[in-house]
Parts: sequence; structure tokens; C-alpha cells
Amino acid sequence: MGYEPELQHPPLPAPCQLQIPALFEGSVKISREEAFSDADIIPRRMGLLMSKGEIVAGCLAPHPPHLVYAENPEQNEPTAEGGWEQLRWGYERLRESLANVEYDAIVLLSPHWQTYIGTHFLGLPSFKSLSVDPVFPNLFRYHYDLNIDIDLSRQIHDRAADAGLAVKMMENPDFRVDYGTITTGHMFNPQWDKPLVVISSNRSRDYYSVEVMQEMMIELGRVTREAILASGKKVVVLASNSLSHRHFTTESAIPEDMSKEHIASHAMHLWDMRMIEYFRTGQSQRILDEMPEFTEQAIAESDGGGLSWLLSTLDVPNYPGILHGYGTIIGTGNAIVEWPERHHKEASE
Ligand code: 2X7
Ligand code: FE2
Repeated sequence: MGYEPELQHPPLPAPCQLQIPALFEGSVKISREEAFSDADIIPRRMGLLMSKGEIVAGCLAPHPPHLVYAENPEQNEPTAEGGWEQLRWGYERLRESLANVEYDAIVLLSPHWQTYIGTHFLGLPSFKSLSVDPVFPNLFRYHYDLNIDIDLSRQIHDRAADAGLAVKMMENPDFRVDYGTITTGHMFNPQWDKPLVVISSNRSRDYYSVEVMQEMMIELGRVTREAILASGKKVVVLASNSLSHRHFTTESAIPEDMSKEHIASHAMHLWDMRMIEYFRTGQSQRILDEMPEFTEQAIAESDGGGLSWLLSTLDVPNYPGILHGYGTIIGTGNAIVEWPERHHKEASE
């Protein structure tokens, strides 16, 4: 039997411009002819609306304060004789990779802003104070002054609330921003010339399990992605966390003495290399599948949910991530990885 378009669609009323509901906001206009001739209209509607915003890159961007300490920026009080160069060169490569890429905002999830009732978002236009690492106050006393993309922050917050997640905008002007956010923020963009959206780490792993935490973070990642695509903005998403996280209990006399730096154990090394292999070969689903074992056996900082959230914001990418650097810091394993989502546009649409 031949194809009979008349039988496939009910008759369309005049006028010949149709107003059809958009997926996320407003409506799109399409012609009567388009409505009939284009069997692919639903994907096109999604393309029209969702390609307005874009995730240009997603990155694993760890935050040991040692990195800022070793860089000697003017904002940090302690001074160092260098150290942890492998990782600092890794951050240089990441910055170079994005140097000619236009984007409007950075969305960052830090495991050191720990919230026990839901996920919180920095909710004022700016925050300015001194951030001190409670474990390494000798390395990190950083005077920060950062700007927030309040609109995007609220859009992600509202979508998360609509999806049934417990969320809150953090509007206390005296709130001190955690050192994870500041270290990743500084190492990724030392000029601080892009507004941030900062997302807390809901400690659902502590109350429940890695599985429950991950389910919530995958949902948060999904709504984060939707909000970004609907916002019309170009955005970089950053998960600020180490991989294996067993660290030494004593610090050497000179913290930046690299002759003392190595991974805490062979088991931690094997876990880090396994994860890096998955990053570099586009096996994101496998990372999510193995997250409970990895998080528990490597005492990994993925317990804060950042890595699961990041992979979900990227729709669980199956293209290779770029490893910009790997190194240990006081025994922990740290990888700097970029998923160049901008080169995989079909993934963003
Ligand atoms: O927060 C950290 C970390 N994730 C790893 C190593 C050392 C210090 O701080
Ligand atoms: Fe940390």
C-alpha cells in the first residue's frame, strides 16, 4: 500500500503559520508545509530549542589546595617553592584547550561544600571573603571575590525542584565559600572573569549508599543539562574532585618536597588507572556501573557525587575524554580530564 499523507495527519486549519508548543519555553512557528512534509518534526523542534544553550566542555577538575599554594597567586597568603608540576601543567593544558572557546558561565560542583538536607546553590550575585582549608591552613588562605550567574543558578535550582529534588538557594551574604570551589575556580580560570554557578554536595552517600547518592546525582545532572540547554548560554561544567583519596596522615617538613610524593598504595594506583582508561576510551556508563566499588574501595572523592553528576550533565558520553594530567597530592590520585562536548554537537542537541 502506497504512502498517503492525508491519512497520516488530521486536516490543518488556516492560517498557514502554526504555533506549536516548545519543549521548554514559549512556542515555535513552523509553516503548514513544513508540518506536513517533515516527518522529523519532533527532533527538529528539540534542535531548534535546545541548541540555544550549549555545554561546550565538561571537566574533571580536582581541587587539592596544594595546587594553588604551588602557583603563588597574590590572593593566597602562604608562599611555595613550586611543586606538583605534573598537575599544574595539566591545568595549563586544560586552559589552553579552552582558550579560544567562547562561553558565558562555569557550573561547578564541590565535594567540600557539604549539605545534609538537599542540594544548595550559591544564591547571591557575589561572594567575597577569606577561604581557609581546615586541614591545610598552612597552605591555603585565599582572598576570593567571585561572581555568580544568579539566573542560571536559579534555573537549575527550579528545574531540580520540579523534578522532586530537595534544593535551596544559599543567600547568606556572610557565607564562606569552601576551598574546593575556590581551588578549582582558580586553577581553571585564574582571571575569575566568568560568572559561576556553585552547587553543593548533598551527602546522601553518608545517610544512604553510593547507589542512592548516584541516582540523585544523575537526576541533578539531567536537570542541570536541561536548564543549560534551555538558558541560551554556553557553559563549562566542572566536577571538582580527586580520584583515589587515601592521603598520608603526616605532612613532610617542606610540603612541596616532591621526593616525598607518591600514590598512597598500589591498590589506589590500580583504581585510578582503571578509571582513566574508562575516561580515555569513552566508557562512561562503565564508570557509573562501577561507582559503588570504586568509591568504597578507593575511598574516592566521587563520594560527593561530582563525577556522577558531571557524566550525567554530558548525557553519559561515549566519546573519549582528553587526559590533560595526572598526579598525586599527599598520596591522593588526581586526574584533569576534559570531555570536549563542543566537538560532539549532536550530543548537545
Ligand atoms: O581536598 C583535598 C583533596 N581532595 C586531596 C588532597 C589533599 C587535600 O585536599
Ligand atoms: Fe578534596
